[in-house]
Amino acid sequence: MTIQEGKKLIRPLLGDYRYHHSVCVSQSAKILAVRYGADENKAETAGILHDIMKDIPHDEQVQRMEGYGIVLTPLEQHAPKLWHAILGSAYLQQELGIQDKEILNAIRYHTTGRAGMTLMDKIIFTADFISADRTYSGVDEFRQMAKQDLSKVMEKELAYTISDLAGNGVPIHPDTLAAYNEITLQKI
Ligand code: DGI
Ligand code: FE
Ligand code: FE
Ligand code: FE
Repeated sequence: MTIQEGKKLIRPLLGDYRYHHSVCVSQSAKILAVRYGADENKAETAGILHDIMKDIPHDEQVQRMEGYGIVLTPLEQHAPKLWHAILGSAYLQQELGIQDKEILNAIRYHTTGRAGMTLMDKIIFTADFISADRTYSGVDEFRQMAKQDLSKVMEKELAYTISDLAGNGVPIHPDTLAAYNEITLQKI
């Protein structure tokens, strides 16, 4: 799939804000792929598609996941923000015949991360954090760090996510913790 085909595909499924975000993530993913030696076209494609199911109403996301036989854990059932990543990956595989595991997994794990993240997983996770549309305080430090050291920025992003979730009393997915713990232990 070309980037133009990806844009055409997502355009009717996303609102203007989310469409713009997806274009920005795709651009960041391409730059990171060049920097870290991943497939540029795959990164760009995964970036443009990563939030494809994000603007579908939650009740419809649940219906669609049931249709694909996806069984959520109790934690996932209580964390609707995680659904679009799980559903998006299944949708791209089932409805669009995308078979590329690197792309499918990068989208599947773009919100939580996971243990054993591939280079493409890290690129999409980080691109989503530092894309040009992001304005949270601290984003510029992440942008600078992402140019220098992908593992380091991943660790900081995961720490940021975990402390934010914990601060808000939101449950932390085991994949998020596993990603953080693994990357932290690798330093030692
Ligand atoms: O879809 P985006 O907004 O571009 O970004 P995303 O898919 O990374 O979603 C970010 C949201 O997901 C943010 O509000 C925090 C939430 N999130 C990330 N990891 C976890 C999580 N929510 C829960 N409950 N548990 C997690 O481990
Ligand atoms: Fe997302
Ligand atoms: Fe994210
Ligand atoms: Fe996103």
